[in-house]
Amino acid sequence: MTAPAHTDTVVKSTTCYECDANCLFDVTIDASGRAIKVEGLPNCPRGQLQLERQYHPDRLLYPLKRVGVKGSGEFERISWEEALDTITAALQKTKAQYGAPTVGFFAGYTKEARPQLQRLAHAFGSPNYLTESGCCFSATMVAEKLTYGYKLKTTSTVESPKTQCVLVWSTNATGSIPPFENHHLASRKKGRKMIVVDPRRTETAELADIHLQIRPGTDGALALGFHHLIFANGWQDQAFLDEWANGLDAFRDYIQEFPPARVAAICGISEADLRAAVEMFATTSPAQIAMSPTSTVQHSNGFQNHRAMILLSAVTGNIDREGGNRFFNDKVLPKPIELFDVCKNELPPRIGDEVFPIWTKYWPAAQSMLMPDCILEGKPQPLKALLAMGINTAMWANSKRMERALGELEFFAVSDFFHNPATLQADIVLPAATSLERTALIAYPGCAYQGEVKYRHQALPPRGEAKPDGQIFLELGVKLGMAEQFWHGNLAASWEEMGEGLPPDIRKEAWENPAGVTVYSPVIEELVEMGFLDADRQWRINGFRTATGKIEFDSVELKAHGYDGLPTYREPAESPLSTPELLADYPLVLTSGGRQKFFTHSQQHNIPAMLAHDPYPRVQIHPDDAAARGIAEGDAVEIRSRRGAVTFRAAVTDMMKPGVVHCFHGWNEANINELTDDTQLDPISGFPPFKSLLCQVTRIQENV
Ligand SMILES: Nc1nc2c(c(=O)[nH]1)N[C@H]1C(S)=C(S)[C@@H](COP(=O)(O)OP(=O)(O)OC[C@H]3O[C@@H](n4cnc5c(=O)[nH]c(N)nc54)[C@H](O)[C@@H]3O)O[C@H]1N2
Ligand SMILES: Nc1nc2c(c(=O)[nH]1)N[C@H]1C(S)=C(S)[C@@H](COP(=O)(O)OP(=O)(O)OC[C@H]3O[C@@H](n4cnc5c(=O)[nH]c(N)nc54)[C@H](O)[C@@H]3O)O[C@H]1N2
Ligand code: SF4
Ligand SMILES: [Mo]
Repeated sequence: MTAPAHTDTVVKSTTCYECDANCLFDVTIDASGRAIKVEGLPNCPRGQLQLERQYHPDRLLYPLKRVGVKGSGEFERISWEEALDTITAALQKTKAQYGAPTVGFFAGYTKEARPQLQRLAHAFGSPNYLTESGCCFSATMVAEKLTYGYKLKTTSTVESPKTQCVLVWSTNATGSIPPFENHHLASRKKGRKMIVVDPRRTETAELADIHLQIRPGTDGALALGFHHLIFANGWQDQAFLDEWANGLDAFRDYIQEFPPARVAAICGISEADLRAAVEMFATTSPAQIAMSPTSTVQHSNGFQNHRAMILLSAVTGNIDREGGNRFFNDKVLPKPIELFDVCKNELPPRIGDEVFPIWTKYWPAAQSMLMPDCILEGKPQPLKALLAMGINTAMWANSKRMERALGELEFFAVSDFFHNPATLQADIVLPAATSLERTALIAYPGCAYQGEVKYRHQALPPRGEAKPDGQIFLELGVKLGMAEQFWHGNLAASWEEMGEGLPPDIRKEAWENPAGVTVYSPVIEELVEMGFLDADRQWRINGFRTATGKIEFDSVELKAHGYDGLPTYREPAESPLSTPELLADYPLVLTSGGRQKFFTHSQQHNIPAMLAHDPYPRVQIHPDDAAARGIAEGDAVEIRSRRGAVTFRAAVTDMMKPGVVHCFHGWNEANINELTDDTQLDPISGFPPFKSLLCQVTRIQENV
């Protein structure tokens, strides 16, 4: 094929959705309508190689119905008409037989069409709209709202020049936050001290003045150890606490149990490092904690771990202060179309209301981590049918059980770009349009006071018969007899209705300018009007929006639900200290899921050019642990937990803490989640312990 003449090409400005950062870029399209080049993206292989996914030979291009047994992979092409009619009939039948709540509506990592999917769930009469947030991020937000009445800005995307000390509580921007190596946490800043907590000596930890290389899942003990030393040395902001802390006396009593020697022993760090880190953090002002959506909370004790950590901002007077940890503010928001009010006021309880009432109170969805129980055991409520937008069992704790659960559903339909272990269990598989092929209104939350609104126009026609997810959900709404409520199937009209929530000038600009509009939270003006020219410390005018109006050191709301009100530390449910009887068989601590810029979870592992960067599913193991097992770099190794065994390749590296191994996640063929646990969920959030388990690693003798 000859390259088309320059004049035959067009360049369109659009936004990337290989992950939800929505980076702006230009795509060049040739005369035949094929995208041939992408430009202007950050140094991100997923964005740069997106055309390899766009034109991947394995992409799902037509609706399919399963013709073989579940899991066989035998499917037959059908028309959209047949696919949507089949789904409509199955949903109606399930509703008639068992009730609408037994139909679940699930969204994986992908976010754009969630409003339309959630609307479909609630309009259909099911409260059970579920998402990947059942194991991601939400627990941090709920912990923050419960403790402060506000969400804190967690992984800082915007740097404050005032921050004198940053305590990076396990996030490694080089792999997880664009622009990666150009992110402000990925370099030393003049005059900014840096402490990093992480079981691995990551690129970020390499930069630190002090690296606290803790045993996974001991974050709560470490944070309480910080509090102990802060109060013991009188470094707390007592005047602020006198006015704004609820339950401080009980908290001060409790932290007496966490003297440095004990904390150092629990966490596996040196007492001297602990003392030095606490002094640096507490006596350098303003100090900020940069947090992760996963590392403190993906544990059986994660919610309280996270609370213990965020309270460090309050005791040091760094809360909602420039250079410290700001509150997150709503900017201008699109009009909600999710019908969540209908769900709350008119529909029966969501999955999770029964067992995780705090989490469901603060998070507007059902708790998806209970799906296997709901399907296999009918508890806490039965689930009989599922419509999913992007689901991969390889991402679920104890994946094989989740796979079995999907196989037991009476009906299961899913949209995706590719087959994966979950789609093979489906009755109907629908081809999803990629971001290049679909429109979307994106309200990107951004930092505390500043966010972005963008509208993506369609850059390319869909390949084959792929359809935007949102379009699919509207068409199903129409087929289910709700044409009026589902814009008669017009996706653009649904975005326009959402856009009605925006001031007209912002809406116009967002629709016309692919770069979008930067929007600000009204709270800035409010503070300025009140004479607070530094525009922070909102609590001066609003207090803390908690049950007591103060910062909840000893939460009345948690106590009312029978939980500990204090951020109590408990050992991970499976750990060298809590289950010593397992150590003979499973002597190593297992953590998983550190991000790399090559992959979005289970995605992009089918792109050959990407595999050139990272060809194998790897387990990172310390040289001493490897040597003791006769394991060398690149060896095939079996990793075994109480749940099963999986083969990985050894990456022998002294970045690991001795006694701890880390597996990358997202590989269908070497799935770490076959080894993770779906029974010991955090009692408050329902999050699974992806990051603190026990395992053994052994070398596999390979035939040469
Ligand atoms: N390229 C890319 N970027 C992504 C994603 C992706 O798939 N690919 N996923 C996105 C999503 S959905 C999420 S939720 C975020 C996740 O974002 P983060 O959670 O910030 O992920 P990482 O940057 O990998 O940092 C997590 C760190 O936690 C450490 N860790 C492991 N166990 C423990 C523990 O018990 N305690 C502590 N304190 N640390 C521990 C790991 O060693 C790792 O370095 O990333 C987002 N960004
Ligand atoms: N062991 C371990 N497991 C983890 C984690 C960990 O750290 N360790 N992290 C957890 C976290 S934080 C998260 S967020 C989850 C993520 O887990 P998932 O939500 O499962 O993430 P993905 O693999 O990115 O996406 C799932 C499927 O969605 C499809 N998909 C992507 N975009 C679209 C789209 O626009 N439309 C449709 N229809 N389909 C699409 C993909 O092709 C893929 O098959 O994993 C969790 N699992
Ligand atoms: S960070 Fe990478 S994958 Fe995510 S939107 Fe930007 S370019 Fe795309
Ligand atoms: Mo996540």
